[in-house]
Amino acid sequence: MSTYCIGDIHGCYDEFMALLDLVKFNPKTDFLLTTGDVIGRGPKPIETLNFLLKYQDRIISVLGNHDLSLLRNYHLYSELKDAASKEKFLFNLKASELKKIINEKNGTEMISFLRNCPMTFWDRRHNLFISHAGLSPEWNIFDAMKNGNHVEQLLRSEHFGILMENMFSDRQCRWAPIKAEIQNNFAQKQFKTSIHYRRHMDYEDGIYDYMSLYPSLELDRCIYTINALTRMRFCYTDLSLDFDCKDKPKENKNRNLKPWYDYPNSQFKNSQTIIFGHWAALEGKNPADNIIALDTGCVWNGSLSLINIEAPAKRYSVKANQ
Ligand SMILES: [Mn+2]
Repeated sequence: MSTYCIGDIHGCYDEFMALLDLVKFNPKTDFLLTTGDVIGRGPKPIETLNFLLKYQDRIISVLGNHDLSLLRNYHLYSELKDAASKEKFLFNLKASELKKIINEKNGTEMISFLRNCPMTFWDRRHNLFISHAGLSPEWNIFDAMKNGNHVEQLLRSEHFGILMENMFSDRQCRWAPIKAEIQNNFAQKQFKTSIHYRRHMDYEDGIYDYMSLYPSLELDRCIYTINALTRMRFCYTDLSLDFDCKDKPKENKNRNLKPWYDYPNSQFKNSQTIIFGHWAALEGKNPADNIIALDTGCVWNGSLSLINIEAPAKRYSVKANQ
């Protein structure tokens, strides 16, 4: 039994299969983790999603910005009432995934699979954390897991639509003010005893409906979380996230910007390992032994990479077909 982690597949199904063949991946005994962006830009999103669906008991895929973008397009499309505006919406869409998925018999299954994917993954035994973009310099792993869980709750709830409509915003780029606001609200003594509070304890597993209690604050929290976990590359010296620069770190000319992993994070320990994708310009060069960059740009004619989490230093790769 082995557990592998693969970088951003981006619908490059042929390379995906070639790489699993290379390590003789056995879906009966092995496990597969992915760094997200399983679709987006690449040629075979349907085949890729069908494979993930087929072996969903053996695969955990954290969500990437392209995966979320597909969910957003799906939501906006579903909200349209008449055929003409639906058609127009699809026509104007740059990404082709939604068009393909709605023509599939199991298209809704694919969407519901993505809505149930996690934002983060944590393996206690290996002290190993995975997210699409990495770990915010304002967070420890627990913060990332906890706030990621808030996003996961919304994705699966009746608040899905409001999250989709608001999520791609650059405004929520710093955690500290959101954290202060949360602490401020939760410090209010009457909170725990109020009828209002009890009314919203409507999840069986004891997770409160924060979205009904504090809609704008909960949205801010979740948008920051999506920004940090799926869009982050560089951060400014005040730790705010940048959303524009996709350069290689060495080619970046802006002195106020450093890669997220270059800011000292006292809460992140050397014994912990982070695996992330998203940043193809890093070309898979690990920033540190325990910070592993796994997106090697298969969809940009680079390669697709995979590691065995027992021995993350060794990489397996296949070159892009095109
Ligand atoms: Mn990405």
